[in-house]
Amino acid sequence: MSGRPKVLFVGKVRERVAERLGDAVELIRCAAPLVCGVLDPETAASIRGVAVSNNFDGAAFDCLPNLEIIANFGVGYDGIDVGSAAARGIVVTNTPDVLNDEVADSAIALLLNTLRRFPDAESWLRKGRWERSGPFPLSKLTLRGRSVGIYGLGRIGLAIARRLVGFGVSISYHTRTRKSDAPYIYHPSLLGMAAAVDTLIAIVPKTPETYKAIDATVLSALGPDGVLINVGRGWTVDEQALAEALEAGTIAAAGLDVFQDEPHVPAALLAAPNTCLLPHVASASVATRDAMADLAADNLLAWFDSGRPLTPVPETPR
Ligand code: A2R
Repeated sequence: MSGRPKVLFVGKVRERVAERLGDAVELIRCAAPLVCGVLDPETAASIRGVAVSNNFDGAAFDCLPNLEIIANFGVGYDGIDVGSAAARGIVVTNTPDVLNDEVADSAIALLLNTLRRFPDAESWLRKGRWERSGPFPLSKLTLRGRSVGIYGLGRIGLAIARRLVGFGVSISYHTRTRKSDAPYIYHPSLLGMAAAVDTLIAIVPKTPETYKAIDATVLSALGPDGVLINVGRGWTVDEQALAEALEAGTIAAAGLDVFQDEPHVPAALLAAPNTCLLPHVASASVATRDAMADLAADNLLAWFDSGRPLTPVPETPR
């Protein structure tokens, strides 16, 4: 194959990726999900790279016989069939690290907003209730004296833990393997950690093992002062059980940035008391999304230039 490498943008991908790629590649665009037949066979056979936002399933591989690399915009790549990619020797890359601080900042903000109800307090002021009715009611919950358990102590989980040190709270974590260099209390089971803490922050990937891992039993173990914060994937939480736990007072409050079936938010959660709900914005600043876009593009450029992608996912064959 000669000329500039051809890269297919499948669905909506941040325009900054195209800007960063510039003239180094020839861009072709198609809607997501990719369906064989939307590209003529000659064009399909010429595609060497793909840029996606976490959407490339098993069927899409058959459409592109000479695909070499899938560059994902995002650290989570659960929407990409990495097994099929690995079986075909196709590299998959993601955008780790560049969003750690933004997501960790957001996790702390969501935690404080959930405990102290600052969004409700602002609404109180804006509706004139401060002037009319007096001070906003004291918040029943506080971060003071809390014991926080982090479910997932990877790149983002560690950034959250480092921030929590400054808040003077007790910090525990649960992962499948103990992190020998992490100076926090390790719990070999999620349920054991939930029983030992009153605040659970979830930042694990979407995998078969993490599906609805935070269920009625885990929520019950957190107890009536319990607070759940989720900035990982909605998949990890049994949303119906959470809504029921909030309604019954089994736990005290929840702050969620992610949902199982985004952008749909279940009515039960919208109606549940003591929630702070955000539309998946933890990494959503221009600076951080630009950094993610640049890394997605740089993975493609590095692959075409040297055959060495910058940030391949662990499942990619070496
Ligand atoms: O279990 P370990 O030792 O592999 O630790 C990883 C942990 N983790 C789990 N912990 C308990 N049970 C599981 N079944 C399980 N699966 C994974 O989650 C590790 O500490 C953490 C993932 O860390 P990283 O791979 O560094 O991911 P990062 O960049 O922190 O992002 C986390 C997730 C993404 O996958 C997106 O779904 C979302 O945040 O944006």
